[in-house]
Amino acid sequence: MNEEKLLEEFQAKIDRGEKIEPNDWMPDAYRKNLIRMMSQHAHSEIVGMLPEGNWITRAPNLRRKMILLAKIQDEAGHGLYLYSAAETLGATREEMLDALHDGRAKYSSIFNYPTLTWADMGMVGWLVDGAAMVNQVSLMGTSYGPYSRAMVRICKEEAFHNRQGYEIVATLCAGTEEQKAMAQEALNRWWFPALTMFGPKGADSVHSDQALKWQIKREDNESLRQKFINMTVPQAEARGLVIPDPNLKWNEDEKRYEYSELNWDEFFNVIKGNGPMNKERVKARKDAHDKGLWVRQAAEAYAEKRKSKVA
Ligand code: BYC
Repeated sequence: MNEEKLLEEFQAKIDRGEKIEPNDWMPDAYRKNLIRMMSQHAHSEIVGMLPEGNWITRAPNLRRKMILLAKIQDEAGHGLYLYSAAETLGATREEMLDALHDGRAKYSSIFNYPTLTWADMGMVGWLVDGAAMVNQVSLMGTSYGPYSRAMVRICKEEAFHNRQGYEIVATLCAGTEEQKAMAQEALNRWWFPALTMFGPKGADSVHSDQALKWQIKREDNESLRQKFINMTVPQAEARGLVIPDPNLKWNEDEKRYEYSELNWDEFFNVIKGNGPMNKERVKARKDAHDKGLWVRQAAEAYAEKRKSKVA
């Protein structure tokens, strides 16, 4: 069958809502775009452990510490499902990690911001996991089978992460004036960076048209951002928090909140590697990888030994 016919059948299969599985024929650009997006997603999960890891030793009590530890371990698990899912497309773990370590692969912009106070743990769970979940619920419908199935499991865990973050925020807001002020100050810092997690809009979202056609993505960046804003503003109001956007306004006709233009210069600067924490995050990942060499070598030696016993 010629390439054109294969492509036609591939598109028809997607349009019928069928999943593409690892051994099915797929265009090279579909494979490449998925490897890019899924490996970036995996990197985001493991780099995303760092800002919260910063607070494990300073959690205010044992209960908070246990919850935070469990949540961070879940993120490691998400990274592993996603690396494994990307491997089904022919990418190797080494290639993906090399690309992260030498700056060729991106990870979510949000993890290049520092976590300065305990209230930031609330904001990460409420806003960052909340935004991630809006995006990932949509990705449950992605056309690539292994990615879609990974998303189902991940979303269940993200729902818990989101609630634990909101509970931290709610507790601070019901506390002393100082605690409430700490929550508001954290919201002021995290609101706009959380909105840029959904990616750029219009022509700056260079991958969207093709990704939507192949149903790699099911909704565009701006629609998901708007969904997140509509969902989150009432949650802030319920706790007496003020969204730090003077232009935020409910538009009754369109049933959506209007909001200020985001700072895209800052966003593009951050994803180019110039955010407040970029260098530290990549260095922490590289160091962890180097320190883990003996574990990988031991696992390989054990696997070799078992193989020779079986043979
Ligand atoms: N950050 O054409 P576009 C979590 C890049 S973590 C950095 O719209 P696309 C959690 C984009 O890569 C969950 N880069 O791209 C973990 C592209 O550059 P390249 C993370 C961004 O792929 C621990 C260029 O901008 N979730 O839950 O169609 C603790 C043009 O963009 C970003 C995912 O990764 C960004 N925010 O759409 C707590 C979801 N936005 O690659 C929580 C999966 C854009 O050409 N990914 N860029 O150099 C996606 O859904 C899509 O990749 C995006 C971007 C919506 C992010």
